[in-house]
Order: sequence, then C-alpha cells, then structure tokens
Amino acid sequence: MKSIVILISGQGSNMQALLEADLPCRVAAVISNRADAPGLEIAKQHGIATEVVAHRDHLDRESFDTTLAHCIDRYQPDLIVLAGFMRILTAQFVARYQGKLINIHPSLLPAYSGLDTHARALRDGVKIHGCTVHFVTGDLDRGPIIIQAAVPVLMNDTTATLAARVLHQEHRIYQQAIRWFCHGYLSLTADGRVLLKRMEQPGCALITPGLE
Ligand code: NHR
Ligand code: GAR
Repeated sequence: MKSIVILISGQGSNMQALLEADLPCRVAAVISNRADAPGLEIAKQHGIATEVVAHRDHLDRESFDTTLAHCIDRYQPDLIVLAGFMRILTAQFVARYQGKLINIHPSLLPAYSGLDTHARALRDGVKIHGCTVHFVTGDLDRGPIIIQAAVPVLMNDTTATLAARVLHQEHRIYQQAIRWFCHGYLSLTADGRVLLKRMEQPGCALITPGLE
C-alpha cells in the first residue's frame, strides 16, 4: 500500500477530510511548520504521527526546506500532500519531489494565484470561483492541474460564505486526486503534463446564475 505525508500550517480541515476519507493509502505523518496549528491535535486524535518543523527556527528558506526534507524522508512517502500549507518551497525542494508533491489551492487556477483568493474574486465580481489540485513545480501555483471544482458566487456572498462553499468542494476533490494517485491512475510525465487514466465527462457544466 502506498503511503503519504500531509503538510499543514493551520486549521487542517483538508487534512481532517483526508483522514476521514478511508483512503487506499497509509497516512505516515502530518508535519506542520507551526507548533500551534490546530490540525496537529486532530491528527493525534486519529493516531497519526505528528512533527513540527518550525520555519521560525531557521535562518532562511533553504535551511528550513532542508530540515523539512529530512523529516519527510524518514517516512519514505510515495506522495507529499500540501493541505493549507503556507510556506513557499524552494526550487531545490520541489525538484527533489517532482511528480510526488501536490497542493490544493482555493481558486480556479491560473486565476487568483497567491493569497486572499476569495476577497479578490468577490472584488472582481466573477460568477464562478472554485478550487484546484495541482502538482507543485518551481513556478508558484502554476504546476500542472489535476482536478478542479467550480462553485457559484452568490449576490450576498462574503469572503466567509464563499470560502466555506469552496472549502466543501476542496474536501471532495482532494481525496479524489489522492485516490487516483494511489491506484496508479495519475502521474506527471517527464515533459510536465498530467497523465490521468480515467474517463472524461464532456457533458459537465456549471452555469450560474442558471439558465431558465
Ligand atoms: N511552493 C512552490 N514552490 N510552488 C507552489 O506552487 C507552492 C509552494 C508552496 C505552497 C501553496 C500555495 C497556495 O495554495 C503552495 C504552493 C503560500 C504562499 C505564500 O505567499 C503562496 C502560495 C501558497 C502558499 N506564503 C508566504 C511565504 O512567504 C507566507 C504566508 C503566511 O505565512 O501566511 O512563504 O496558496
Ligand atoms: C484552504 O482553503 C486551502 O485551500 C487554503 O487554505 C485553506 C486552509 O484550510 N490553502 C492555501 O491558501 C495555501 N496557501 P485547512 O487548513 O482547513 O485545510
């Protein structure tokens, strides 16, 4: 059975959804860059090994990433899952785990890369927003896309209501991506493209507000 390591920085709701999803893999460890991340307690309650690699104890990104890599490598995971992980990783770190490192981002990439995605989407008045699971490359939030979910933006949305609608879909698509990976359906090709051995559904559409 494949094994994964999950990296978090905070709440860990995506991590929790994965721990409760009955995935076809072992969750070897949950690692946080913050000792006070609430997600660490949830992981412990699920009997998962937890580690803290504090970025604040490191002089620069290179030394943080080196400690982080050593910590990860002790668990020999097949896949590293960023779940609300808030530190940008160096090109060396990303290269070491090419094809084995995925992230979930709270927007329909390539729109709204970076931070504060929900506030920016609301300000722009877009009618469709969402979330994206992608392989991580040296190019921040620009790695090859695996799966996306789109949600409607409603007239009375606040960043909180919109974030909650997106987060609910995050919890659904992240476990799907990891299932595909664990079953060997999903990989990153040498030329940087996503290879997915699953059926496509050309009929899918989200139109909002809906047609009448
Ligand atoms: N690293 C690389 N190399 N490539 C990506 O695509 C990455 C990555 C590390 C994290 C997640 C990403 C997101 O989904 C992610 C993707 C943090 C920041 C950020 O600006 C940006 C994007 C993402 C995560 N972090 C600040 C920093 O200085 C710190 C912000 C904070 O601590 O609140 O690292 O959104
Ligand atoms: C989620 O929306 C996740 O996509 C986002 O932060 C939230 C954290 O949720 N991630 C990022 O913005 C990464 N920079 P969680 O900690 O409850 O999973």
